[in-house]
Amino acid sequence: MKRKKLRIAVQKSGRLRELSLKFFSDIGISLSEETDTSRALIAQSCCGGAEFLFVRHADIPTYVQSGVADFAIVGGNILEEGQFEVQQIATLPFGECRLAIAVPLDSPIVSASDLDGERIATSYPNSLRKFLRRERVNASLIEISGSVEIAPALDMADAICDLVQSGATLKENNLQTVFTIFDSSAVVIESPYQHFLKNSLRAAILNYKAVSEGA
Ligand code: PRT
Repeated sequence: MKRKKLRIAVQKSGRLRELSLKFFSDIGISLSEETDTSRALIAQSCCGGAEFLFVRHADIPTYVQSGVADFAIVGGNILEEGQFEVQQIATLPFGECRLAIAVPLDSPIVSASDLDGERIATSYPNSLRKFLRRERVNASLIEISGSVEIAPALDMADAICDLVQSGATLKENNLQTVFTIFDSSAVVIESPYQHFLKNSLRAAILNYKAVSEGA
């Protein structure tokens, strides 16, 4: 069945949800006030021309790749971690963070080669593997989905590889960054499929980007 409305995927809850909704509102697509968005997984825009799909952050590129959603906002780190056939059309000035390797303050690890034979806890195994391959380091990966910063104190890992923003969580857990693997921020992605309303929204996104960059 052909969809009449454009569909935009946004994180259901979490750091990028409100910032993403604000971005779309700024370019003229606001969420209808009639919807209880704490429960709804699909909600209409107030002018009715589009609908929002609220999903888990890591699933967003899959919805866009398959054409279930036409556009979405996602952290660049998710695109680095997986392989998705989506087009990245704009980088946004929010959601900034970096994927970093951190070690305890008293750790002897100071260079990439010091990680050889060590255990690294992470929620980003693919990005970490890529980094280790590039540095020709052989380390053991311990995959955990959250609270990675606690792993060294529990003697579960010698280092961690996780997202860092302010650095406060690292500090609280007596850890410090030794390498940054990549910097990330929120990006707008577009599906590879056609929709008759896509061009006007893409133009609004690119125009917002140009104006915010002072072009
Ligand atoms: O809940 P859901 O399944 O939808 O996804 P999620 O659990 O991944 O969501 P969320 O909201 O935690 O993160 C969504 C996205 O926000 C991330 O994928 C990044 O693109 C971006 N982002 C920006 C961050 C951070 N900054 C960040 N600081 N994501 C997570 N963190 C965590 C980090 O993992 C660490 O535990 O915050 C902690 C460190 O923060 P600082 O400020 O103490 O350094």
